[in-house]
Amino acid sequence: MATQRFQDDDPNVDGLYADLAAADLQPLWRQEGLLPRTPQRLTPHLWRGKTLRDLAERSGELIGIDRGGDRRVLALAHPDLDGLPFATHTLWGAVQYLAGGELAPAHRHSPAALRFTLQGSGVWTLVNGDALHMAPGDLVLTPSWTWHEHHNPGTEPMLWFDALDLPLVRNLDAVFFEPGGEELSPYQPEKRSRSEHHFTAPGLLPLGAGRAVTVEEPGSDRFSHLLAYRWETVDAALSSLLRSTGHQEAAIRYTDPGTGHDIMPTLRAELHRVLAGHRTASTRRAGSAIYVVFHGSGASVIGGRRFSWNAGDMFVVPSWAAVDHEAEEDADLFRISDEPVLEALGLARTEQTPSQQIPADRA
Ligand code: 1HN
Repeated sequence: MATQRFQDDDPNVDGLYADLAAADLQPLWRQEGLLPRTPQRLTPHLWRGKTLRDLAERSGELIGIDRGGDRRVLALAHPDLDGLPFATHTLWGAVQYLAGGELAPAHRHSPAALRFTLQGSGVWTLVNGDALHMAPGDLVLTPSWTWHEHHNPGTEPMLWFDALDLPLVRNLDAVFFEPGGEELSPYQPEKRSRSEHHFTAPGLLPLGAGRAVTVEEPGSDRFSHLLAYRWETVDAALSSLLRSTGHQEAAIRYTDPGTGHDIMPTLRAELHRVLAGHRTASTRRAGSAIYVVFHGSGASVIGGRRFSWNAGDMFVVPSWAAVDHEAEEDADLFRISDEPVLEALGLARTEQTPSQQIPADRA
C-alpha cells in the first residue's frame, strides 16, 4: 500500500507533498489525531447474551471441530475496529461452544488466554497435561506457550467466555503458534488439578514444590502458580467481604497465590459484585476492559451512554471512558483488562469521576 499523499493549493508545497509520498515519508504537520488529549479510539459496545448463546448453538449444529482443526469460537468484533475480530485494541473476547463428545485438539501459542465458564460443566481443559475441570463461574488459565486442549467427554454442550491478549501480541508482532500432534493426551479426570493440589488454602505457600505446570522458554513462566479458580471460592470470598465491610459492593482480583501478582503478565481478571439497588461510583482508567455479566441484571453508564444488561451479556469499556454500574438484581460482573501491561510500562492512570447523569436507556 502506498503512503498517503497530501494535497496543497500552493504548487510548490503540493510538489513537496508528491515527492514526500514517493519517498514514503509523511509530514507531521498534516497528521490529525495522533496525540489526542485523552484516549478516544473506541466507543463502548455491548453484545447480548441471548444472541451469543443462540449463534453459538447454531454454530454447534452446523460447524464441526475436526481433529487438526481448531476451535468453535465466535469473536466479539467491535464495529470500530474495521472488521478485525477484536473486542478492543488489546483484548480478544469470544464465546466458545463445545458439544458433548467433542474434543478441541492441542496447540500452543504465545498469546495468553483465560476461560470463564458460562454454561454446562464436564469439560476438561488440559494445560501442559494438567487437567482443569470446568463448571459455571470457574476461571481457568491457559498461559502463553502452554499446550492446551479441551475435552468434553459428557453429553452436555458447554459455553464459555474466552479472553486473550492476541490483539496486543499481534501488534507487537510476537505471535508464535504450534499445532499439537495427532495422538490423544491421556488425563486423570479429577475435579482438582495439580495446581490446585499445590495451593489448597490462602496464605499457605508450598515450599520447594515449584510449579505444577512449567514452560521451557526463558522468561515465559510469569503466569500464576494456580491455574483454576473455583466459583465456590470466589462466591464465598465476595459474600464474606460484603459481610465484613457492610458495603453494597465488593470486588476481588484473581491473583497468583505465590506472588500476589496478576494471573498473567498481560491480563487482569476481577469479579465485581453489586447488590440490588446499589450504584457504584464512577471511575475511568487508561486501558480497555471487557465485562461479562455472570449473574443478575442492571445497567452501566459508560462514557455517558447507558447500557442495560442481563446475565450473559458482554460489554467493552474503552480506555478512559468513565464507568459505573447499577444493579437491579444482585449482580456478578466478571471483568478482564489489559491494566498489567499499562502498569508494567508506566502508563497506568485512574481517576474517580463525577457521577454520570443519564436520563434514558440507550442500549
Ligand atoms: C484459542 O487457542 C482458543 O484454545 C480459543 O480454546 C480462542 C482465539 C484466538 C486464538 C487462539 C482455545 C482463540 C484461540
